[in-house]
Amino acid sequence: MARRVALVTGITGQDGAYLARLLLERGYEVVGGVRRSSTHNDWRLRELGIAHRVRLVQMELSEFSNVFYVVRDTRPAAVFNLAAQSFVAASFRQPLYTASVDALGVTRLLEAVRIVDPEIRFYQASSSEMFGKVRETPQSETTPFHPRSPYGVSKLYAHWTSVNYRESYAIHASSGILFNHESPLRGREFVTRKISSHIAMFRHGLIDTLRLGNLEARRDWGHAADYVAGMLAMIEAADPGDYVLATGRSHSVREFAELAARAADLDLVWEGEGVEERGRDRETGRVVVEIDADFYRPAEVDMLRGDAAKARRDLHWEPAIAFEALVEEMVKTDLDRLDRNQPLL
Ligand code: NDP
Ligand code: GDR
Repeated sequence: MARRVALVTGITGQDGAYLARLLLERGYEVVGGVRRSSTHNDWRLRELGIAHRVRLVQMELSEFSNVFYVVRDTRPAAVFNLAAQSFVAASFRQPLYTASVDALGVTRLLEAVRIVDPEIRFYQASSSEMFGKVRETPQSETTPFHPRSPYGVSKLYAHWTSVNYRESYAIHASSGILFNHESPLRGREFVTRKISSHIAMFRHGLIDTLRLGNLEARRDWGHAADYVAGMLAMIEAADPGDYVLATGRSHSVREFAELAARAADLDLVWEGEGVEERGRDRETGRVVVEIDADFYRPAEVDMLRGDAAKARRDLHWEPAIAFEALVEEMVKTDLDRLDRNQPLL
């Protein structure tokens, strides 16, 4: 690629921050798409020390003219489409908005790419949520899809739209089917960061209990810093394609909570069943975890475990950070933030 401008939608999110850092390290000029808001939301970019090195432009994915002019005026070599209403639980309450941004937003962006310059390379942030009610385990690029939420359905539309623009217009469009990836920069409503931040607040005496939903759900959790390297590998590959990125290991929410508690010197013992279940600290007997049925979902994705053999083979991609190290990093970072009187964002 001759020109080295990368346009990253959703740059204020978790992946946007890690990807921007990686792109800068690799010599790209980074332009970040930010939706209009009354408050400036660049804490992740600041935490990684790169806020001053990226150029931010206003970009709202539900507005075609806005998307089109940004692509036309920035003339990127590559577009990484990370912007989305990304919280599955919220998609049940806001299905139309989720579809507009997560599904149609991708058509808007790909139309802009097609019209401005079909040589622009494109990465779509697809999701293991597309597998939903899984037909086989582990899940790979050839596993049939069965999404279980408006989010999953929207991402599936976006996935096939990316495939379609590749096949119809020869656009270098890749779809990364990424399994859950987390980090200290994860949003606080997602279960991993909810657990790490609440455990840290519990340790600091700032809250009484952590209220969770389904403890039995299993996810294939990796580290976001590893996964953005896979995104860049897809963009830089000679040919576009669809790739699963996953660790191949799956853990329950319960296991995540136990490990996170241990990283803060709490030893969880469980008692009761269903919504009556509690997790107490063995030493003090204090209740650390309670169940709150409000966090159950209308339709659940019970278990996900990915097979990233294709990415290993074709992209030489391999996740480096193990589950245990990820959990520890997340809890220690939140404890550290509180030690330094930083708000947990
Ligand atoms: P985040 O929720 O942290 O970030 C989402 C980003 O999208 C934010 O910058 C957000 O802006 C922006 N955004 C939301 N709505 C709009 C809109 N209407 N117009 C423009 N920008 C918008 O998500 P992640 O970083 O975790 O994930 C990145 C992408 O990867 C998402 O598409 C997600 O669905 C997908 N994905 C994530 C996985 C994961 O485990 N993290 C796994 C598989 C896929 P603001 O800061 O203003 O909210
Ligand atoms: P997910 O992530 O839905 O997999 O989507 P989330 O962390 O929200 O949920 C994971 C699992 O944990 C269960 N759970 C809870 N979840 C939340 N948020 N809060 C709770 O209190 C709680 N208790 C139990 C959930 O039911 C679920 O089974 C993430 C997002 O990043 C998507 O954008 C991305 O596409 C997928 O990962 C892959």
